[in-house]
Amino acid sequence: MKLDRRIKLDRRSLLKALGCGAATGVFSNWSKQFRTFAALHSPLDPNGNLANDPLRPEYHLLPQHNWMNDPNGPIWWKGKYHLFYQLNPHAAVWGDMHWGHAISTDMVHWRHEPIALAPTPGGPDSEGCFSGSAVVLDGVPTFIYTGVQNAPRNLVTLHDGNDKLRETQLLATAEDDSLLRWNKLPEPVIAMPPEGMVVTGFRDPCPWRESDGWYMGVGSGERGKGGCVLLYRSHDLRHWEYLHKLAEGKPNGKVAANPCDSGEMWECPDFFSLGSEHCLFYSTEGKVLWTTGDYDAHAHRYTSKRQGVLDHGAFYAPKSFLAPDGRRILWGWIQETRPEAQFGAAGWSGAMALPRVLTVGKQGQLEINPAAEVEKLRGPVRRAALSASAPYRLKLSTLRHELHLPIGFFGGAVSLRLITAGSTVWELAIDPAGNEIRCNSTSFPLPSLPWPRPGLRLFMDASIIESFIGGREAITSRVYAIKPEETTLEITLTGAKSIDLSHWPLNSISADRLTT
Ligand code: DQQ
Repeated sequence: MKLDRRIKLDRRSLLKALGCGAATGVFSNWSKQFRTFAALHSPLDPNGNLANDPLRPEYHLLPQHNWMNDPNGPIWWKGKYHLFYQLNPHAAVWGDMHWGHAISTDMVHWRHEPIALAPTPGGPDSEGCFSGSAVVLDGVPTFIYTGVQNAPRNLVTLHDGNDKLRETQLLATAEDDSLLRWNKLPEPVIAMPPEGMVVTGFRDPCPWRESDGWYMGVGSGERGKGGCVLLYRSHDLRHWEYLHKLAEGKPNGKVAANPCDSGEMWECPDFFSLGSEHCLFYSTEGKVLWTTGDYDAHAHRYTSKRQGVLDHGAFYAPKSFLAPDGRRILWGWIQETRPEAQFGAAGWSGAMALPRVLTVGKQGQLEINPAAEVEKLRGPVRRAALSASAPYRLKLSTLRHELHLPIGFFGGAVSLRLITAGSTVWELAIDPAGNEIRCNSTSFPLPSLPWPRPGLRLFMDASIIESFIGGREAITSRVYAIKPEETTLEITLTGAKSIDLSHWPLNSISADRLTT
């Protein structure tokens, strides 16, 4: 929870400024006061500030206002896609986690539904309903998620330098086929981490079914040993037996109060089979790692053989599910990269990345491509032949675009820039000679040839840009110095060949930027 930590520090300063005493005071007191403050001051868009905010995405899913983070419990049920997500309904900063809910028939157009899970006062999730998953048992959609509560020191599992909370794994069952009402079990289904372990965290359960029962990974870690996924087994989702660690990393050597920063805590594990491989994803050190490898279904041991970064930009805590046609679809949280004071004042924060289809290449490399449904957003295509002789320039009258450049084998370098008031505010350069992709200050190697999708696909939606390179690499950027009619797209090439740009203006998914 890299971003979360910064936000908590800011809340601490806020409460100090309000005269709420030392930041080390009892969590429940300052939490309650913060909620009251936030409820009184949260910008709910009475003056159309959200609808008229040019930085607010128009075709990505996000709540109608306030804060969202991780996708939770994605599931296809009775003909509809349901997506839940971490939501603070009271303010555009992290805190007081609930599960927001949206439904769709195509993963592109959404309807917001009432909050699915809220903290139960006095219950094991009284301080928040953290991330989790949805599965179906005996025809009943079921959530398994992490609840957090205040607890005596010996029961605390979450120590991130700010909060001290007890995490337990909780279960809730759907009471209706629209998945609007959920019935929580009052007691945790896993109340403690494995005996003898002093964990750095204990959260974000991801269950799956095997021929002999249910299995589940829980994100965790140990100081000095590294982040890990704890593996459990059950026959009924209610009684769980700890087996062993499914996977384990190493600390990165940094001394950090937050174990996520030192690689000593893995958040949001996701484990599933894909083609001939098994995949394990986890979030730590501010990024998401993918691994592919072998799973021995008798011994329940996973050996990772390849790994990489799932997205090199503002993308965290993803969660996948199976679409009815068998595609493995990934959702992820697009974070803000501007200061909290700015997104808090804007009244919204975070968005859900576009649905991404996951596949695995012959050598076990992960492949990531936007789902075909996203093409529904396209307006009429415009094509242009680009060459090294002159840059391509286009003043952007809207900020909703898809670009495709077939650059797999053309040999030269290509650079895309956004220019506002004479300054470059974002740049993506693909340089085959230097074997490098650069996006602002981030760089990473070009995927090795042949690329499963020889091209660059880029989706701009107000302050969000999602770029997919060669079907193998992705980077999500945030660009805040951008404005319709004032920002120009410039594309420059080197090399002898010309390439054909396809450019689609994209439609918004609602008339008022409220994405419903
Ligand atoms: N976000 C949730 C946690 C998870 C973290 C809390 C990752 O369950 O570990 O909002 O962003």
